[in-house]
Amino acid sequence: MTNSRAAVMKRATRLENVFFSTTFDPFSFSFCLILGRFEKGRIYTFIGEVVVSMNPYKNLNIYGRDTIEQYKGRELYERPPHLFAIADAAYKAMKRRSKDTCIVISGESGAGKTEASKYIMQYIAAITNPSQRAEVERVKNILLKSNCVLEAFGNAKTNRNDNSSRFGKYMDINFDFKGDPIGGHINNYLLEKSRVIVQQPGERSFHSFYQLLQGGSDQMLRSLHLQKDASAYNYIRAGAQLKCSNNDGAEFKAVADAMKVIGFKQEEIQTVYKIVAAILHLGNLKFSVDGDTPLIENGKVVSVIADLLSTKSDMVEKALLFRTVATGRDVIDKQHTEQEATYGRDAFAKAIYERLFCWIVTHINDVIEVKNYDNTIHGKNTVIGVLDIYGFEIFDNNSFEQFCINYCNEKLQQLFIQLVLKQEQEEYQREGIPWKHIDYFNNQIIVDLVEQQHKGIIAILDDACMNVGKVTDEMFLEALNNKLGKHAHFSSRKLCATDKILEFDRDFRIKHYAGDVIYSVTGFIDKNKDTLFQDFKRLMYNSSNPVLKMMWPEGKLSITEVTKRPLTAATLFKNSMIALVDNLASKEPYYVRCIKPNDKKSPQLFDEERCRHQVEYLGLLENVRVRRAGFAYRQTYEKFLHRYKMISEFTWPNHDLPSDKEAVKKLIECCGFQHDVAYGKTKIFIRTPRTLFTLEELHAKMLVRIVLFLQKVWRGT
Ligand code: AOV
Ligand code: MG
Repeated sequence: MTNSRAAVMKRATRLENVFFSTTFDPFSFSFCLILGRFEKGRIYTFIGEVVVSMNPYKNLNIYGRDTIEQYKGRELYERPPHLFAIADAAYKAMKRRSKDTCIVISGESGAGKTEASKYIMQYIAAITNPSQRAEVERVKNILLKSNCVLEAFGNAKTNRNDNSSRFGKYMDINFDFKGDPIGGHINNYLLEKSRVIVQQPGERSFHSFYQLLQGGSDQMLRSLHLQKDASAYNYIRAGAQLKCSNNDGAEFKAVADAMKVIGFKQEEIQTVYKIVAAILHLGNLKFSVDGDTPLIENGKVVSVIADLLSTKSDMVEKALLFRTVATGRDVIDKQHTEQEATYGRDAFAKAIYERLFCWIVTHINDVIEVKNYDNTIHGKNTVIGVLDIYGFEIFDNNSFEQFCINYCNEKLQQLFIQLVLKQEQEEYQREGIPWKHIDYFNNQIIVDLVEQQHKGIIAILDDACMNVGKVTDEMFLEALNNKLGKHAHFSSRKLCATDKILEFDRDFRIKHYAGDVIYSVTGFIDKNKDTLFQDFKRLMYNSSNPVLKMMWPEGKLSITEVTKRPLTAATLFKNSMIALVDNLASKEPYYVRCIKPNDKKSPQLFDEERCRHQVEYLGLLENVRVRRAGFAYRQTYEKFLHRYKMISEFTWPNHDLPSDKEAVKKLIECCGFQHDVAYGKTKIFIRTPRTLFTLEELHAKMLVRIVLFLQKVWRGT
């Protein structure tokens, strides 16, 4: 046995001694294990094939080339727990077994998901393309560079995280039959576009705005009619927080470089920043009223916006102050009230930013899409998906966006339960293995509360939005109360100091798997309807800038052409979440569960209460219980024999027993492992990894003997 193998066996035995001992307490075990490791700077822990990751809030020297080499091609338990181990396992499964796999990274806001997803991508990039094929290098480079661009436009400083993802991202990496990346595809989910116009105290808008102001050259800023001082722009100063821990100026240059590498043309990059600048100017537009007529006070700003968006001042002004409506055969220009004009302007600013973001994603997809199917076997390629989505979050003021984000996290928790806790236990039952069911909190009830047809919160919200006539947020809240008032996870009442039950004024509460969140109902109707007056769409479609025009294809429709009522924002999000979960469930999943050690972003602090809470709600406790009572490894009798039959004379080269199951039994008895296995209907189950290691050892030894024997035969000695 080599030294490293011996060390692995020792480690495995040590872990098993604790893990499988009779005095085992899963909670203390998982908690102390994670804590103990964290204190020694070891931020990763395995629970079965799930990696638990604790955010160190400081740079650790554990992602370099030497570490990558230590994990490359190794089996999961051979090296200490690490993200690279799980990335390698997903990669091996994809390459060896032609399986589509996915790595699902979850945890609350600031727990380290985005950082983890980047390290995973770096690892995959580092271990592939040994022959340095140019096309593969190009794809790898674009995949890596895309992060920096997407973070600039889709991330922002929040009170939970200085670099918080304000969109969900699922990236497929396509591999050819050699196991080299040949392309990819990014799906993005609901960008929190309300941040474009307003932020909570202490928060910022998207990084891109501050990066442009800090990093853009004087000449560039002049051409965009901008000044360096971010506080001059209403839209991005609402949070009274202009600085962030990252270096906006340096990031600006990195983003510009990344866009070039990805293949954005110079005019396209210019258009990107013209749009960003136009939004800043839009926020500074002032409306006033003269009698009933709204006016724009600072007309000069209108001409700047028109210039940046390659359209005409009078057209911008008209779109801001009037709305074209068709009444029967007549088309008339209806004047906005001041309130409507402000609403329209803000909706326009949010919409152009969202379009810009989606266009950037589409552009990246265009250049990394798999085009050359010759690289694949019969056009087939395999995929590793990496999911990095916004984490569960609770703010002082939670609105529609937090509702969507937290619902998304409920869906992912449900997937974890389905795949890790439920299916595992069901498999034991199906295979006839004696099994005492381990209970867990199934959050399906909360998922249903949100998404159920006709009865869920989204259905009730959509109903309210479909009503003709003026519907207010309060009316929606009342409908919620009427329909869901008795639901165990919903409440719109609170106990006041005297224990009297009061109605929440404008709030409702959901008891989420990760904690109670009170949502303010204000803005739900507007945000769900997501109305943008047609006039703005036509304005953009008629821009002489081809990139802008391309972003607004529906502006082509004339006012009299009837358009179908679009799906609401919540329903679109729900549909995309259901499709995402289906997609993940169709792949072999690997999990990274991220934990945030404290709320102060401190590398020193370990807030025990906060961590305990996360360990609990992430289901890690039940995860440990199932793993402990269950089996580390399972395989069909046929495949098991295929790998290990050379170990025993009864099975090598072929067996004459009545079935593969009998043959496996014989083999296991020969090795003396009968106490560590269970025989299911179609599969063998092995409880501890140590047994598997020993089998692997025996297998390796036999291989060496066979090779030596063949060499002898070959030489005729
Ligand atoms: P998130 O993705 O889980 O939050 P991030 O990955 O952005 O969280 O991590 C938050 C911050 O924690 C990073 O900006 C780093 O400063 C630090 N951090 C995280 N992981 C590591 C690591 N492995 N090593 C060093 N520092 C780390 V959110 O997007 O808000 O849900 O929505
Ligand atoms: Mg993130």
